[in-house]
Parts: sequence; structure tokens; C-alpha cells
Amino acid sequence: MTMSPARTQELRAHPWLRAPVRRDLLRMLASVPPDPDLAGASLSVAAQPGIVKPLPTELFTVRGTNAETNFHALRGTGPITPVDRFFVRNHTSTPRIDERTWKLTIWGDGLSGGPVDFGYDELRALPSTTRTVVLECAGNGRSHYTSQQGDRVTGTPWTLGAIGAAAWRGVPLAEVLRRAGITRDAVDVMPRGLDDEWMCGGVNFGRVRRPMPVAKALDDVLLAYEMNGEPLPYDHGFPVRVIVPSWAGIASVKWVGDIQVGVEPLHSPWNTEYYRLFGPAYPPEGGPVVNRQTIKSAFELPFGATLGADRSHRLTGRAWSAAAPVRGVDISTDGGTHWRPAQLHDTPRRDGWVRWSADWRPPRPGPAVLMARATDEAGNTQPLRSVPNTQGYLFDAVVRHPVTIT
Ligand SMILES: Nc1nc2c(c(=O)[nH]1)N[C@H]1C(S)=C(S)[C@@H](COP(=O)(O)O)O[C@H]1N2
Ligand SMILES: [Mo]
Repeated sequence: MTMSPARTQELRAHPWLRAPVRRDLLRMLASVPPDPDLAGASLSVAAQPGIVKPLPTELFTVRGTNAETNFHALRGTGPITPVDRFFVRNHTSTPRIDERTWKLTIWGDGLSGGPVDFGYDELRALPSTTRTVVLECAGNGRSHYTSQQGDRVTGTPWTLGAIGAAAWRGVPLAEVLRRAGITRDAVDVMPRGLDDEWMCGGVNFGRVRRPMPVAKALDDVLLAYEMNGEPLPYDHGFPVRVIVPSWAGIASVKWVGDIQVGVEPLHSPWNTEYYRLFGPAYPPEGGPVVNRQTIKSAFELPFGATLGADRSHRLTGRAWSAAAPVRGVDISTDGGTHWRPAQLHDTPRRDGWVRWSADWRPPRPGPAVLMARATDEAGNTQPLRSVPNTQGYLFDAVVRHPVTIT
């Protein structure tokens, strides 16, 4: 069976359909007898992760409704991640919102008066700031709980690419909250997205929303409308998103439509059921809420990469920590027996990452395990094993990176 002319036309009209994942799918569909039900079902699930931008397989690995950045695709890029390879984490799918009708409503008993609205142009006319910070999913590295430690965890099986750094420009949330009349009695602030309600296991959890304490909201949080000098792309929250530096990505609500300001602590499934630590190391009713991110490092090299023996290779990677600037990175090329310092290529900053490199001449053919271990200025170092939690958040252990020497 060959592709129908209609299908070919559709591919021309929608270049995003050409992403290799879908090409595989189309090939698969083309090679089996036509079955309208099967074809329709497969296309609606697998062919539409709900992401607008192209997801070429060199740059991304698609995981359900999400796209992970292939870490090796960062090699050669600067400290700022280009949008074409910035990871996407969507609970449902990217909405295309019209900025001319969009508004942000601030409401709740923590305001001195009633609800206050801000339009897009109004927000853009307020004093702005730019912050260059990494945005990282709380579940980044989750698959290594299983691959390295044998732990059973739920959630998207990210490797280390659910992170990116961008220059975010916008209005300090503090500015907008003050203009809206936030009072001294307010304790929590909860932004909510305009994307679809999230259904899981037959339960409707409502729209994505996540509270934070007023102290954080008034500190360094942005209502961002630009990413790397351009209006936010659809997938990253157009027209406006929240950016909460050093915190788990879930706090940085995309497509924000309203913000509740409360005089009592606020709750949502995203700080009660999800993004909390559960497991043997925590109390049965649940441990701490996941807010601040942890420390990690990664090689800009595919897992299982092949390197020639007896010649020099420049190993490159990145390291980051939410608690303090990275102080140093040590690497091992023999599975952790010997360690030596890597060279850092950026001035370490909190909420940023540092690029690092080390030269290596593999002595002989065979399998090898590379490891990188970051340490920050607060003295945090990556352990060899992470304390597990059932939802696989905050993986911080050194990752064993297999390569083959030929
Ligand atoms: N409205 C809304 N905001 C959201 C999400 C979402 O699905 N809907 N996902 C969150 C999660 S879990 C992460 S890790 C980040 C990812 O941001 P990015 O897709 O721009 O990389 O957005 C957060 N904000
Ligand atoms: Mo996330």
C-alpha cells in the first residue's frame, strides 16, 4: 500500500507531520491492510503529542505528551538553550491563545478589593526585568531510579534532558500583586493555566495550578512574555507564563489565566498528591512538597555512543544546582574508580548551569562507563544513590553513562 495523494498533500501542508516519529507511524500504517478504526486511533494518540513546534528526532525524544531534549543536541550551544531544542512538558496539549482577548485576573481574599484584570499590552507596558535561569522538571532523571537503582517509580521516564536555560523577560510578579492590592494577610498565591483540564485514571484534576508562598511570589518570580528575546512560543506558554527560579518546573505555570491570592494556605493536586515525596523514607501521609530543585550533571553524548580507542576525545557536559553556584565537576571514565576535575567554561551562577569539558584518550576497545559528579558552593555533592520516592522526583545521583570504545 502506498501513501494516498490526500496524505501526501497533508504532509506538504503540515510540515510538522514530517517529524520522523510520525514518519515511522505512517510507514507502519502504510504497511498494514487499511483499517479505518486502527488508523484513526493511532494517529490521534501517537501522531499528535499536542506540541506545536517541530520535534526532529536528532533534537528530541517524544514521551507521551512531552518532548525531552536529547542532551547531546546541546553540544556546541551556549549557556542559553535555543527554543528549537528546549524540552516541552505538557499535561494535555499546547493551546493557541489570542493575546488580544487574553487577560490575567488576580483574585482572592488576600486582596484589599475585588478581582483585578491585566491585558497583554498593559502587562507589557509595566517595568520589566530579564532573568536567565534554568527551568527543569521535578522528574528530570527519573528513569535512572529504575535503570540504576531498580526502584519502581511512576511518571514520564525522562533521562536528563527535561531541562533548558533561557533568558526570560517579563514583569516581576511582585509588581502585579502590589498593583492588584495584595494585603499583609496573604499567605499563598496560586497561578492557573488556560490549557485543558487534566484527566488521569478517570479523574478530572482540573486545570494545572500550583500554589507558592507569598514570600517566594514577592521575591524573584516573573510573569514572562519573552523567551530568548522573542515573544514566548506557543509551547512554552504564550502569551504569558510564570517563571519561578530554582523551583521545580511545575511551579512555572504556562498560559497563565488567573492567580488566586489567599489568606489561608492553598492546595491543588499539584502540591498534595503530586510533587510531594512519598515512599519508605517518608511518613505515610506524605513527606515534603517538592519545591526547590536539586543538583545534577550530564554528558553531551548519546547513551551508548561509540568512541575510537587511542585518540583524544573532548568530553563535554553541563552541571547545575538550585542551592548554590556549581563549584566543580569531577569526571570518571572507568566507572568510578578514578576521578579528576573537569574544566568549567562558564562563571558559576545559582539557577544557571555551567558547561564543562575534559579530554580523554580511551586506552583500549571495549565497554566503558563515564560518570560526572557536580559539587556546589554550599557543599552539596551528587551521591552515588538517590533516596527513592514513588513518583521519582528530584533524582540527584551520579548517572552511569555507558559508551563503547572501538
Ligand atoms: N499550564 C501549564 N503549565 C505548566 C505545565 C502544564 O502542563 N500546563 N507543565 C509544567 C511542568 S511539569 C513543567 S516541567 C514546565 C515545563 O515547561 P516547558 O514546557 O516550557 O519546558 O511547565 C510547567 N507549567
Ligand atoms: Mo515538570
